[in-house]
Amino acid sequence: MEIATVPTAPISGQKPGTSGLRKKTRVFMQAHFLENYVQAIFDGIGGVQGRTLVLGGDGRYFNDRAAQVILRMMAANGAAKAIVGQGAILSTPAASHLIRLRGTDGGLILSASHNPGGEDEDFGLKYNTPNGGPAPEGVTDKIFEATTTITEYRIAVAQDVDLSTPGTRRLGEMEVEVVDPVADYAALMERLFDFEAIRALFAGGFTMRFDAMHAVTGPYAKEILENRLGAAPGTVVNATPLPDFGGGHPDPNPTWAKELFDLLMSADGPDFGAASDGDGDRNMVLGRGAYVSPSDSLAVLTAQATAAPGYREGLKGVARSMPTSAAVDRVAEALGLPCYETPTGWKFFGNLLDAGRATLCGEESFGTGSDHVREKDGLWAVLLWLNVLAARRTSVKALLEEHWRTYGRNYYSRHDYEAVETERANALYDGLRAALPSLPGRQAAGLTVESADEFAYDDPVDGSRSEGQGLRIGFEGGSRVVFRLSGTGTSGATLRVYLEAYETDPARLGRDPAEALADIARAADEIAGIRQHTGREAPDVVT
Ligand code: VG1
Ligand code: CO
Repeated sequence: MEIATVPTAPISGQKPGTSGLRKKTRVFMQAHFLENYVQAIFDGIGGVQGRTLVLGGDGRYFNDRAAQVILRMMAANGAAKAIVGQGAILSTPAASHLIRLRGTDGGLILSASHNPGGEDEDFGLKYNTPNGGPAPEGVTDKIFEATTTITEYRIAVAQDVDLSTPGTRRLGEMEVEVVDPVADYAALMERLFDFEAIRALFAGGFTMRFDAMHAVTGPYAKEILENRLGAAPGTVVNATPLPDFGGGHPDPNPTWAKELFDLLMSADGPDFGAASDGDGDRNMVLGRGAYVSPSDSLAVLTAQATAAPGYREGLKGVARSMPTSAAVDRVAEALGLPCYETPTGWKFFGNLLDAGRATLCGEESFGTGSDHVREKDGLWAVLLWLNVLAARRTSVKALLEEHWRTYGRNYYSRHDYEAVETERANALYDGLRAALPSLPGRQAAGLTVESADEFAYDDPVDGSRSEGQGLRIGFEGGSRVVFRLSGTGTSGATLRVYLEAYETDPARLGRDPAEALADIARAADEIAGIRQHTGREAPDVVT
């Protein structure tokens, strides 16, 4: 096999963000862009000579082409083997599982997750380490470093590998094993959950709609929910993955999965609704007349997890990202579990999961997962909910209300201001950061600032420190607002404002979150000058 060594030069802007490198698809398709980054990954992890990597993605535009380039580069760099999902498809949690199941040296995931796909939209690439999780900062720093010094990359001169059917192929010396993307993952789910009980639930007339949003979970959800669990045919909608996700925004929240949301809020909707994102790691869970905020979902699942066989022995601990509400903290306290607070991004849970300190993890951004893989896992969360509902024989709404009566309610909302001019977003953020020391004691919208700081995380397992992880302002009475700039966007800056207030008065547990959080939202604007800096009157997305 002929191997070409192609001279190249560093391309700026190849710094991985919250979860891998995400750019406009056309940027990824520019000459050398993908190749440079792939070679930098290989060089950053000390080469792939003799190694085995998993490869797959969410099927978005350019997924198939990029996979072929990566295979040729793996072969040229001396990799022993690639394990590839059929059609170069793997959901992110399925890829994480496959890396662990086969004990590989990690994997490459082609995805920009919840970002839209298509030639004019977004593409992404992420390296996951041998534990199955997104590379931690120590590794991504090395990869980034390699992008700034690259002078050449190696690529095999070869035809495309046939990825259309399972089986073993060769690319020069390298073995390419094409696997069914669903089978191993579905088997893992069968081990964790009481499929018998969930089957009985569906057989008893329980109804559900799962919106795959034209993204990667379609085939997974069809196989597991309809074929194995007996949910009615048609339960899974938008089930065929499309390169542009049907032109939609594959982000499972009330804004982008509005049709599902509205259906569940109507009186004649199904008992249960759920959706997942582009690459299958996010989830939104709904009951008839009940929206489960992701922070509440983590808390409820922590309280109820022992209903599922995989968690019957109890949990070792729980972890949540800093902007996620403290709802799960109250459950952890009641159960006597350690509870960790990490920066945003699943990579920060990896060490806690590996060390056996946490079993469940979650983020307010519709991410929930456990130690079964090292990524958040959309369908897993849906199945745990189904298992809990099958065991408790109650509705989502009743379970949620019972939870709030027991633990109190953390009213929660996130306001996103998208594609803000980078300079304006930085001015807001830097100005607020500089003002932090002067904030305690200040009044805003009738609230008094009690504390203000910038979050930094000391990893209790490896001792590494991550600074600059968000600005927190606490008010007297326990409510708070957090500010962050997104690390997954591809145009301008996205400002995220996270609002939270805790309520224990039984008469005030059923309020509209927007109303319950109105004062905090006003205080946030007064303190940070959101409208003034962004020029926006209202957020683009509210979750
Ligand atoms: C966002 C979320 C974060 C999540 C990340 C990746 O990051 O806030 O919680 O882990 O996306 O999710 P940011 O930096 O834009 O706030 V996914 O499903 O896009 O891989
Ligand atoms: Co995702």
